[in-house]
Amino acid sequence: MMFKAAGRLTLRPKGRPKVSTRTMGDSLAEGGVATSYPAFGAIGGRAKAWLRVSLLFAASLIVAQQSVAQVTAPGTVIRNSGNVAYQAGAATRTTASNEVTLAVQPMPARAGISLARYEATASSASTAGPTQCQTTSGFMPLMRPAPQGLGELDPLLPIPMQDTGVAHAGDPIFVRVVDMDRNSDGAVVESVDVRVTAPATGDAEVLRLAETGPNTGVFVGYIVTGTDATAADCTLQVQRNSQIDATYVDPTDNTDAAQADALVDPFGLVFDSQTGGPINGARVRLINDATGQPATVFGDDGVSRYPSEMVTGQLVADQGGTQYSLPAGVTISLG
Ligand SMILES: [Ca+2]
Ligand SMILES: [Ca+2]
Ligand SMILES: [Ca+2]
Repeated sequence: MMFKAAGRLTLRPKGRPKVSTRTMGDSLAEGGVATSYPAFGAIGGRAKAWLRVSLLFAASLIVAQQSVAQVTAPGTVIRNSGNVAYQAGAATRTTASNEVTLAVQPMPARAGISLARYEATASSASTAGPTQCQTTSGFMPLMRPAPQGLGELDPLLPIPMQDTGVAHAGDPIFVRVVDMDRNSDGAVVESVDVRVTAPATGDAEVLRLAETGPNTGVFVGYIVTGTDATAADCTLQVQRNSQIDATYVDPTDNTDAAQADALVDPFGLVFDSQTGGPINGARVRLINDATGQPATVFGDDGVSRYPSEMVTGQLVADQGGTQYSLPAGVTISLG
């Protein structure tokens, strides 16, 4: 049986009961399943009466099944009860069940994670806070993000940001986790924790990302990066041309994990100092500083010649035929 979410259901069967003492109901909603069993105390014992279940009631259950499988937010409280009216001789009697309340739970969901950088012309924007960071004294709120040359941004307002595989030391890097089953209450802004690490420096920080709205299941925050930092100081110490990783594990399901990474200031990165965005289409020529001649560059195998002149955003191939697909704005990586 399907009960309309958050609705009060009145059951008025008028025939002989085919079940003894209980009725039961399942409530389905988008993102959640809830089951309840309103109990009719002692009907079965009394009822030698004739009960006939209303066809109208049965029809209403079918309609309810179609409509509630759509938009009930997790955390919605369903109040479920029933009344049974029956004839006992000449008398009509009514028995009410107890009321059962329960909250809609989110459906299990797999998580995704991505990294993003501030980019003024990005087509999407998101709030990124409040973001907290774990210190030896517990979780503390982070200072506002402040991309270089731009100044502080209010993380409670939408910030234009672009998914990225490269990060710029000194700039904040934004972290986005999408995990719909961590939105367990559609009326409350919740949070998830993410670990960000820089293997080259050994630094690691744990961030607490806030949900971008009460009922989104999307959690966005940020970490400030720098070249001079220590563990648990809420700044991720990074090195040029090394990787940073962000890892999320669903606290209720350790098989649900996601990881994203980005390269910090890879050699050959061309970016717009106004917008923070990488620039594709820029021609880059590598020069040997000592001779002033085109530099000698080798591919990943250490033997095949890699071009000394290339265009950002385009595939690069070395003479051995290996192709290199690099992040936007990048011509060469020495990682
Ligand atoms: Ca999950
Ligand atoms: Ca929520
Ligand atoms: Ca640190």
